[in-house]
Formats: sequence, structure tokens, C-alpha cells
Amino acid sequence: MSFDNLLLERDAAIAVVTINRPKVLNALNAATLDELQHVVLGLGQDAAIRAVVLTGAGDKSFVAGADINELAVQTPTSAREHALKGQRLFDAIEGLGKPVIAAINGYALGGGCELAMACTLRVAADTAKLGQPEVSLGLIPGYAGTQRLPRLVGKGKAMEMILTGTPISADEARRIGLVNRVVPAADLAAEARKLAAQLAAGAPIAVRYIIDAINRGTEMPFADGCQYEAALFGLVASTDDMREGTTAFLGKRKAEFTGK
Ligand code: CO8
Repeated sequence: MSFDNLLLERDAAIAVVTINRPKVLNALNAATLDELQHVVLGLGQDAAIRAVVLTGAGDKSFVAGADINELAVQTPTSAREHALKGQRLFDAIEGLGKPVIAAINGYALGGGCELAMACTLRVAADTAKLGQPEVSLGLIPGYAGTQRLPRLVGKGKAMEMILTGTPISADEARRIGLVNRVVPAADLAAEARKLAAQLAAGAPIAVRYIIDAINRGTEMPFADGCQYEAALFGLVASTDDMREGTTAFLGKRKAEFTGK
């Protein structure tokens, strides 16, 4: 299937989704969000795909935010709907049930930083710049940036980044926990795929439950999160992959997981 604003490539258990509007630094317009929604939901249901890499076309930008041409003509009701639509898509990425790695190949600004934050892990090129510059447009983040950024980097740093609107370097983003790894720009695609392959080798049900336990559990009181973890632990104990993983360890061989 071909798309106007995305590229989709499959390589064994890994899918690479590239946002492909380089003339506007891969800004997210409504059509791109629709295509992304379609692709993400499809990959979520595709058992052959065990990890996804999300990146931007070209070497300058991951995503330079929502498309400002569309933002400029929003009405109050359409802006609210637009924000909710993006939030639902980003929630779907966060809750996909398989790892989604943002390979941040340049600017990740506004909605681009919010998209990266919805991913499971973030690997950035050393040339990347991340920020929430909405305030300089008379706006605020609308794709959950005011919520995910403080959860990742703490309230004080999130306040500073969103109130100043000043982008930070990849190294600074790693230092504060906004990205997991920084690699030379030329190595980014390979490093993101290497990490995706490592995650794709994990037992799929265990991977799904780990992501869910961390995402959902950290939104609960601690004791409830622990109960939730224990319930998922009980479920995972019933899987073929648990039997395979423990038997393989005891038999000193490599486990072959089937996702059952
Ligand atoms: N939307 C539309 N077009 C864009 C965007 C964007 N976000 N970013 C860049 N472009 C376009 C430029 O207009 C330019 O087009 P043209 O060639 O026709 O003039 C082209 O991309 C190249 O950009 P520049 O010439 O500006 O490139 P520079 O290297 O000089 O600068 C920057 C790069 C610093 C990234 C600069 O382009 C910039 O500041 N871009 C805007 C960044 C920004 O403010 N992003 C936040 C947008 S708001 C947002 O994301 C809110 C999300 C929540 C929405 C909720 C729904 C209602």
C-alpha cells in the first residue's frame, strides 16, 4: 500500500515508518495523521511485526511540529477536535503493545517532540534539536506535551522547556532523560534498527505486558500498580513463551519465542 505522506518498509520483524514531507520538515498535517493512524493500527495487529522504528525523511528534521498552515486557520471547535485526534493517535502509539522507537534525525519540535515522547524509546542523532516552541506561536502544546514531558523529565525542566520554547540539544535531551541514546547522525538508522531487532527478539507477550505495566502502572497509586504488575505476571506465567524461556535457560540453549 502506498501513502502520500509516509513511507513504510518491512524488514523481517521490524517495520520502519518514515514521515515523508521533507519540504515542510515533515510537519504533521491532518492527512499525515490519518495515514499514520492507519499504518500504526495495522502494524499493531500484525503479529509478524515485533518492533517499529518511526523517523523523518531527510537529514534535517524528524518532525518540525504540527503543520502551522493548518493551525493558523483553526476555529476553537476544530482546534479542540484536532488536538484530541492527535492525542488519540499518540495514545495508540504509546499503547501499541510492541516497542516503537523514535529515530530522531533532526528537529523534533512541538508535535514532533510530542510524537517522539509517545514512542516507547527515543534514539537521537547528535545533530537533533528537541523542544516545545508553541509559546512563540501564541499556542500551547496540544498533543499531550504538557503531560508527557513532565512525566519524562520532571516538572521543573518541563516548565522551563515549554515556557521558554527554546529547543535543547540531543546531548542535553539525553542528560535529562528525554532521549535514551544519542548516536552520530550517520549511524542513527542502523542503531535504531539494531535496537529494534534486540527488542523484537523478546517474548512478545512479555514485551507487551512490560510496556503496559510501566505505562498504566505509573499512572496508578504505587500499591495498585504493584497489584496490576502481579496480575500481568500471573498471566505471563501461563504462556508457552514462559515455559520455553525457562526451559531454554535450564537446558543451556537459546529460547525460541512464538508469541503464544
Ligand atoms: N508547519 C508548516 N511548515 C513548516 C513547519 C511547520 N511546523 N516547520 C517548517 N516548515 C516549513 C517552512 O515554512 C519552510 O517552508 P518554505 O520553504 O515554503 O518557506 C520549510 O518548512 C523549511 O523551513 P525553514 O526555512 O524555516 O527552515 P530553517 O532551517 O530556517 O528552520 C526550523 C528550521 C527552526 C525548524 C523552522 O522551520 C521552525 O521554526 N519551524 C516551526 C517549528 C515550530 O514552531 N513547531 C511547532 C508547531 S506548533 C505544534 O506543533 C503544536 C502541536 C499541537 C497541535 C494541536 C492541534 C490543534
